[in-house]
Amino acid sequence: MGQSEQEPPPPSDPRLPPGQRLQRGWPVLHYGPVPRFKPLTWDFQVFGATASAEKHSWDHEGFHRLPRTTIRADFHCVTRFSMLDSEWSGVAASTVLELAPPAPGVSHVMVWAEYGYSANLPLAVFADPRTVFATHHDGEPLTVEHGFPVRLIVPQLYAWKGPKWVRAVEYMRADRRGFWEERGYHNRADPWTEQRYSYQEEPQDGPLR
Ligand SMILES: Nc1nc2c(c(=O)[nH]1)N[C@H]1C(S)=C(S)[C@@H](COP(=O)(O)O)O[C@H]1N2
Ligand SMILES: [Mo]
Repeated sequence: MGQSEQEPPPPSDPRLPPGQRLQRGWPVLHYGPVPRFKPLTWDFQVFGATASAEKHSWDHEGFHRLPRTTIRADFHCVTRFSMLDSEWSGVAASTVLELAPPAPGVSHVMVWAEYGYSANLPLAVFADPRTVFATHHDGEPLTVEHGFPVRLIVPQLYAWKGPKWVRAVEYMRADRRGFWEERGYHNRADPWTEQRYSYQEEPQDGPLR
């Protein structure tokens, strides 16, 4: 057995989940075209099983007047690149839950973006104080390629759970698969246990495809 085989692997950053590598810069990754922002018709809606049974909606100015938060978080794409220690500021998802409360029995949300992109989340993950509808990254407004005017950041899950160009949140009384979750990606998407693909799912991980 050669000496080199007994050498320990180089220390890796403990913030990197298994199978991920660091990336210099911030790649742009999405399916489909980049939507054009139309300020006059843009709105942010909350619909589905709301407590009032009414739809809530903010226009662009109204959304930007909501209470704001700033978090630091890492970003992990299922294609294996990670970006560490970004600063994200915007509106906490928990603030949306306070201002537009869900009805009793809501267990999941679907976050909807332009062109029908969507991602489903358990309500508990959505309610985490670190889940944020970000308008800024490292102090700068998001570029349109990265989701201007608003994208979701869910630090604890793979980045496909964070739609760019968000337009709506749907409160749901049962889980339903979003865009990538219907197309072979894992319903839960925990990077620390490498929940990458739907074939890895256990029955309790989500609804059937
Ligand atoms: N609307 C929309 N949001 C999206 C996607 C998409 O295809 N459409 N791709 C997701 C995926 S897979 C990743 S890794 C991140 C990439 O974000 P970035 O382009 O800012 O790096 O956006 C997520 N949000
Ligand atoms: Mo991704």
